[in-house]
Amino acid sequence: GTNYQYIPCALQEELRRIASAIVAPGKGILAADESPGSMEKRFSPYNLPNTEENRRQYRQLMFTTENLQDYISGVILHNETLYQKADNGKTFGDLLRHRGIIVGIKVDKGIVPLPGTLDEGTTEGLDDLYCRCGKYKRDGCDFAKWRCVLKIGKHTPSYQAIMENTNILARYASICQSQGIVPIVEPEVLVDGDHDIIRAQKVTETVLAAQYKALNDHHVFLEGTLLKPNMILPGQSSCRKNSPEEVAYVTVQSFLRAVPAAVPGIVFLSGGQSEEEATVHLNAINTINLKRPWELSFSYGRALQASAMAAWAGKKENIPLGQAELKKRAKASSLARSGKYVAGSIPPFKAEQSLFVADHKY
Ligand code: 5MM
Repeated sequence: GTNYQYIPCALQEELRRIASAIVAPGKGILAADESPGSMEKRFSPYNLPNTEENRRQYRQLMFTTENLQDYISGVILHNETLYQKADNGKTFGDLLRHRGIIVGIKVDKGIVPLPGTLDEGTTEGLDDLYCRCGKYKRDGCDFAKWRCVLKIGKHTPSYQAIMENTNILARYASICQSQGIVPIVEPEVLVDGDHDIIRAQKVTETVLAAQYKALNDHHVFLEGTLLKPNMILPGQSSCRKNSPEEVAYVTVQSFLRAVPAAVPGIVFLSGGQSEEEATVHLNAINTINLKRPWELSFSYGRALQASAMAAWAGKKENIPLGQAELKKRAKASSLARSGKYVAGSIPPFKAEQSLFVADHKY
């Protein structure tokens, strides 16, 4: 509308500063905001009871890893984790901040069905969001995350799902910014399906175009946002494989078409790729011969944590081993984010375990 006023200059500066610190050279995000329900799935292969204490032990292992801040600029937490305390009595939020790591918080409340669609969904959590963001900012959080998912099928994603999910992400983003919190906008196009990479490319471009229209409609200050997208890949059950260079080319080409250059950074999710695949793809994205007006970094969950979890497996004596594995993945991701990772140079703990979870809704 014509009566719109830009957010105050001081707030613009604050948001700009946080966003660019998160995508500082060589750095990226550790997504450690799995809800208790998702932790059940992470722990069960190791017969680890999904208790609050075990979740605390696991997060403590990660957050006390030596030199993590050399590779990780920000960590995304679940509400429970933000207020849990390390053995030394500090909350995890304070512990990370004192290490120079920017604290992020997952503010969505998960995915629910979108009636009238072919099994598509939307994400809840706008209720109280304004107040929750104010409280999180006072409690030391400088950025937030909200995830929406879109599915590729014969008749999906529908127009309804695209409009709903991109609009709710834009509402969330504008609310965060009003409270001095940088929103990470995550419209994930799932890798499930037997489609080829070209279909994934077209769908991702359509979703991103709708996303930036919605952000503009909601007057979101793009310089104070980050995008957390999927890489563009052939469907998980497609028989076609594409080289890292093809994946990188198609991915960057689509972002050039759909993501404004005002956006400071794109932080990819790993989306069920193995640790090595996610690293090799990010490296190719950062070396491909195309214009790259934004920082291209990572916000990985599974691709940073799988080896650490496997090495630890819930045993106290394995904590140093788990931390060494996390540091390796963080370093590999940091190198890839700078276009300096040599394929195969930092092997995972266990040879290529699949990190794919079908219909990754949670
Ligand atoms: C780390 O997992 C995140 C939160 O999970 P919930 O669904 O339990 O809330 C998830 O949103 C994650 O940030 C993204 O899926 C990216 O993680 P991956 O593992 O795909 O890199």
